[in-house]
Amino acid sequence: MSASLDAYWMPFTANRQFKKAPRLLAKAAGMHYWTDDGRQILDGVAGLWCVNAGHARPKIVQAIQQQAGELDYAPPFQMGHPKAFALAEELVKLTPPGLNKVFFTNSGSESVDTALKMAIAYHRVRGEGSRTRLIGRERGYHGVNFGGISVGGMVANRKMFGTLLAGVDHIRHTHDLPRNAFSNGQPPHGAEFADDLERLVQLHDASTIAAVIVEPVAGSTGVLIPPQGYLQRLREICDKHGILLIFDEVITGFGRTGQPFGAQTFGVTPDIITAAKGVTNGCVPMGAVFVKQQIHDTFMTGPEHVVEFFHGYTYSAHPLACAAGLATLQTYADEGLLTRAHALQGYFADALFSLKGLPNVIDIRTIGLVGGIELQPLPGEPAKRAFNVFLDCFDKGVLIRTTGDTIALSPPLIIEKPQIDQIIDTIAGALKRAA
Ligand code: PXG
Ligand code: PLP
Repeated sequence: MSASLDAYWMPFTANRQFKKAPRLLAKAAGMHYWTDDGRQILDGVAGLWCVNAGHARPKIVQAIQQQAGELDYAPPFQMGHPKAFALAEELVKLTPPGLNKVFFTNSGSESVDTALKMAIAYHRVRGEGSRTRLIGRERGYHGVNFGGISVGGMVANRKMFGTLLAGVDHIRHTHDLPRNAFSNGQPPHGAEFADDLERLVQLHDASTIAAVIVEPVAGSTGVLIPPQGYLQRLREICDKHGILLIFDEVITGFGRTGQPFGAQTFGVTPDIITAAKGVTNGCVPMGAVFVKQQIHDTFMTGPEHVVEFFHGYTYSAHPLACAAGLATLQTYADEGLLTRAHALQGYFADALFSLKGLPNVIDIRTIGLVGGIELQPLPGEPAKRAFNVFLDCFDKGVLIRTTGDTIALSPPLIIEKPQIDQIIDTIAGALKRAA
């Protein structure tokens, strides 16, 4: 089958460039993809930060196949199906203490918009309806829906789309190359960047602020790891002012940083966690919003026959997604994958740091099985040098991801050491050729 490439308007893609030289994936298994012309490609990015257990894992494949024949769809409003409850119960065993309620969505973007709506409604239900402001962070990525781009801080994702949500403000980002370049793990400098939230409290007054949303590790914007003490300080300031703290763990969820959630790796418990991607190993779209019991319970007042939260999606807790999710969690548990990044992070970091000193490498950042390699941009052509490295690596059989001039790595958590070496050697070759 060879369809014309014409009709499909591709997401976050340079469509015209792509269609002149398409990169098509036809098959996947374990750590690898195969292109439509049969080349084997090592997956250095878990698809798009989501295939944490590797591709086409048998238990997950079987669960989806079986579910499709047994119960294809069930309406999620005023109805339920057993696997939705089973998955919820299994998921909240992995979350930090207290976050034991889960609301299902179909993507990270939907999880974010759900969490923001929950935060505003929560304050209103408990009688503080003036708390409507949402605070994001510069360089944050929270998906592409209007709520997410409003609290997000990536200029290209915002500037074309008008005035966005009203009443949103941003704290500053934590990227600080002069002080923190080539830190391994959490950078030493920058806990004080959290104090920027105090500035916004002074400006707007705490009584107007509902929530702050940050990624524990910012992924899309180029792998920014929280400075030591930063998340703790953010938590303290939120507590002091009655502001909800939302961690967007769409990337950091499900083992990426060495624990099930970034909250556990960094020892800071937020009030709400948004997740997606790894919840089903990327096999069927699904997102999840984890909420503290007390926030959930605040909604559970009023007459019992009245809907407590006017929100939900046609495909919330879709049976195929729930089946995939249950099999995914089983696979993670069977193979110890949610803590495997912790065991491998020393080897992974050493491999990454072997790239220090190669042409145009200006920073290396890593925690768990996520890595960022920041390059000096080509003069006047931002993002092009990194993209050239991406094309070169793909040509040599390794899939990486680039954002701006940062190479991002987030391999499936089943990766073996020789595969780490292959990724790093391939990047090293490409960096030398790109010099
Ligand atoms: N929040 C975070 C922290 C994310 O990383 C989303 C929300 C949105 O999820 P959905 O499922 O709606 O895409 C994400 C998604 C990249 C890249 O290049 C990362 C994402 C999406 C697309 C590209 O790093 N993360
Ligand atoms: N638009 C229309 C006209 C609809 O009827 C619906 C859902 O019923 C939606 C959008 C929302 O779709 P979803 O629930 O899949 O997000």
